[in-house]
Amino acid sequence: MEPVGYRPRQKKRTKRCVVLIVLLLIIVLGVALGLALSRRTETFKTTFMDRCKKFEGNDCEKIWAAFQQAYVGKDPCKVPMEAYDPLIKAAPFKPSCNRMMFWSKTKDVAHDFTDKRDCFVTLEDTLLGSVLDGLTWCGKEGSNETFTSDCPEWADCDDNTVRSFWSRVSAAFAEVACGDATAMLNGSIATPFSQYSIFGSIEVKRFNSANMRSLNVVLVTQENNVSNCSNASLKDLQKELDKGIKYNCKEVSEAQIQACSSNTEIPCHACW
Ligand code: N1C
Repeated sequence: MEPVGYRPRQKKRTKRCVVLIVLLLIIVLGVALGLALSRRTETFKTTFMDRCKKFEGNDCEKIWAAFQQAYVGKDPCKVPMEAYDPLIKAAPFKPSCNRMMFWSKTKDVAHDFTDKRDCFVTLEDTLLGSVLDGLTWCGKEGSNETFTSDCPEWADCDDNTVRSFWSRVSAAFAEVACGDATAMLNGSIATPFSQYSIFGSIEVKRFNSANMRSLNVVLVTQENNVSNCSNASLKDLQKELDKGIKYNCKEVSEAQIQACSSNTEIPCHACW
């Protein structure tokens, strides 16, 4: 015979069991999520450190710490470019006179060229440009993590983590430009020089005639070309330039640039 009150007690026990299992599940999920998040920061940091170590004579841990302080724990839309000032201090730019190359809307051609030929230096060939090239990162209020997804897009807000980084490092790179500098611009678009690009809004404004002799525009053209060196936007570029910096423009086909990339017998100065 079943004792009186048996069923309700068993029900209570089952209920307790369910509550315990749910609690356990929540804890396990929480720990797993925490681990996944910290691994995310770890993977990002590993990429940063591996790339940084390729440049000798730098304290990469110190550079990482200066980098993180710019955005960790902050709203990713409220990171002004000045937040990266300590980073620039930790890894200052050294000028490479006559070899500096700027670009706008020509990233692939420009890098294809500089990767194969050792005549020009782009921002991505420097420590700071190379460690963060192609990466996305941001922080969150109340967290000490580095996130690599769900970060604001380039156009979502002006002061976003990634955009402010490129603005700040581009400013520092352009400030040290000296001698004859080169800019690869895109002749396949209607406005090869855009005042809204980083090149137009940040770099050109920082070129200083005390250090820089000339800006040589290489307008990369294709068969069905849209713009040439007399393009109106290039007139704007000349107006923006510090007086005393000479301006030159040359239309060069992408095919010619590619041919020169792969033929090291052609001296760089003869590529265009
Ligand atoms: O806005 P842009 O070009 O004119 O910026 C290019 C200009 C170059 O001269 C570089 O010195 O600014 C510097 N720069 C980079 O080096 C860089 N590497 C990667 C600016 N942006 C850079 N990126 C990414 O390219 C960045 O995340 C952003 O999305 C683009 C800007 O390219 P753009 O509009 O062709």
